[in-house]
Amino acid sequence: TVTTPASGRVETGAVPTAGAPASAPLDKLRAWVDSIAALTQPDEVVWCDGSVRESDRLTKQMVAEGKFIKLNPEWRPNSYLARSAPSDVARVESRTFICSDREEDAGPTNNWQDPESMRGELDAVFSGSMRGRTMYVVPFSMGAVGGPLSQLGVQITDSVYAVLSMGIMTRASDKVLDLIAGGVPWVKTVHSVGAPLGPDDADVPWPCSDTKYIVQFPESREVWSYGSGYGGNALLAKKCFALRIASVMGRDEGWLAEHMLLVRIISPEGKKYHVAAAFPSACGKTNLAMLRPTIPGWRIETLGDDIVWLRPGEDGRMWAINPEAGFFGVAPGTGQSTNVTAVETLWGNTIFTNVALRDDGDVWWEGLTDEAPAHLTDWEGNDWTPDSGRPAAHPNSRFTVAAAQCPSIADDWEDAVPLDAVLFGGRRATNVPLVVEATDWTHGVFMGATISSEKTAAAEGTVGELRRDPFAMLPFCGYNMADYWAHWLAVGEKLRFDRAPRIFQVNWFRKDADGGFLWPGFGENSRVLEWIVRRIEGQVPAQETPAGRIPVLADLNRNGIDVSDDALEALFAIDPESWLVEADLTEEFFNTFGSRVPPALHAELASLRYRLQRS
Ligand code: GTP
Ligand code: SPV
Ligand code: MN
Repeated sequence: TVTTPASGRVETGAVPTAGAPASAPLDKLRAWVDSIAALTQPDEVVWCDGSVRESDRLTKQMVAEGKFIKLNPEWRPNSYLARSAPSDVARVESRTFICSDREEDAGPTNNWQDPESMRGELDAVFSGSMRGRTMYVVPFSMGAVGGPLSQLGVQITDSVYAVLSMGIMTRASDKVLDLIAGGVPWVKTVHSVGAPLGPDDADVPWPCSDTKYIVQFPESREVWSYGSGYGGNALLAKKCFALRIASVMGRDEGWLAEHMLLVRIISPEGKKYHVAAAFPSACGKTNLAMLRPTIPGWRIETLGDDIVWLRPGEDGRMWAINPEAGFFGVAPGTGQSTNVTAVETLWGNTIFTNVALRDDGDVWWEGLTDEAPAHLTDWEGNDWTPDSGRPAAHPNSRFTVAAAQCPSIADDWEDAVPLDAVLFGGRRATNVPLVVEATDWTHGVFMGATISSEKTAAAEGTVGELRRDPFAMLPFCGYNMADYWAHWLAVGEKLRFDRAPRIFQVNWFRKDADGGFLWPGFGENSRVLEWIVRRIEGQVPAQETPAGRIPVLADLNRNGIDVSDDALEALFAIDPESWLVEADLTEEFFNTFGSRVPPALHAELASLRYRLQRS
């Protein structure tokens, strides 16, 4: 324990200068921590070391404060349930800002505000916002500590939930301070739940504020988040840093930060292929990342489920890492029949948020088992029975668990892997085929740029509404989306044409006239992966369509599944009329970016229209 001369506050934990030789970078870190403490006025400052002892202590504290419910260790050892405030259950895109110096660098898909005026607003809300609370300083690495594609950050937060979640989702460790001391750059992230406590105030289980700000300053590479305790708003390493800030770093340095899963597919012949897939929030990344193939001989190893950083290598291939260390996955729909791997991952050491509590002290959510228990306590803490007429778990309830605990995790999951294919997908009840292969990189970038998807519960707003979600990055791109497309094209130029990953569009969510899914999905998606691998190997032909290359239908393996010929036809139907309507919408969408849209994408649109009109 030391008392900082600057702030006069008591500091405990892995205080960096205690005994360490003076280092200019550490002095800068300390000065920044002091300045945030001076602004937010916490009672004390704790420097976190990421140790098990630390997380045990903080977990006990959360239970004692009524912020965690300890689950029955017989069913779920070392696992806890957090219930959020009912108003703080998802990302708040309307309060998410990209404060670049120039408005056009944020682009029309982001909320922009002048950095100076935003700093004024933030100063006002953060002023005294940690009064009565402890301020934690969490140094973390995205990617293995010291790894070649890794990046460092420090999160300051007054939320123990955030500290514990960051401990699972990132490599939070005092070792990061040694790298910082050695001069490795790092990203500043500041988080407050915005609920200061007076001397006589009692705390609540989930402190937060009605006023929310999720602010990225791309030029100075800073994140400021206020008022929310929820995942994407509060675990700043994740969407704020590893996507919004990192996408800008990638733009400037020649790499890509993507909302993607990462898997290794092993064919019956033992050949290994690496595939990354960008699907919007709650559209199937975790499920595909943990897929258990239903077709004989095929295996899948998990590498990541939400974020991938990509960098062209000197060998002309695209190299990929998962910068995260854990999974913050959607609970509902995760069950024995859909994602056994996830269910097995969650055996213990898991933080659950907004799921239902069973009477025996275990957790439950819609889809975990076919039948709901006769009685539960719902995510808001109310009695629940199957006739309650409302879900027991919030539709965006989540689990937080270490990646290392996943039974299908690859042994070498912390290393970079060379990419063989990139998939783009979304939730589309109509129009978009089960799988389409792009004819080349530029066509693939066009596919990614024009993805639309039905909205899910992962963000505020109306579920089911169709919206454009280019590259599944709409809420996560830290700069002008059109510049981002140009950057994808430029990165493609650095790859050797015969070694660049092949690009595909997939859609597990196409529906029949009665509203039922045409495709069984989940483990059966291995059949689509099989076709993709056979395409990469050059073993199967494809049919040319105006939309791209689709399978010769007989090549898609249907052994053991009940998908009729008619359903298969429907899954691959491309209706030129409705595709032309979408092409018009694409033109409108492109026009919102003015002249920043790369000409190559306008050319792709023109040639798509030409192919459709001729068909
Ligand atoms: P984020 O963590 O929000 O980025 O989402 P994610 O893309 O990882 O989504 P996830 O895999 O958690 O899936 C979200 C929902 O989609 C769950 O309710 C799943 O049950 C459902 N889902 C996933 N894969 C399939 C599929 O192949 N078919 C169908 N019908 N539903 C699926
Ligand atoms: C998403 O919404 O895409 C998530 C959850 O993966 S969050 O981390 O909250 O963004
Ligand atoms: Mn996500």
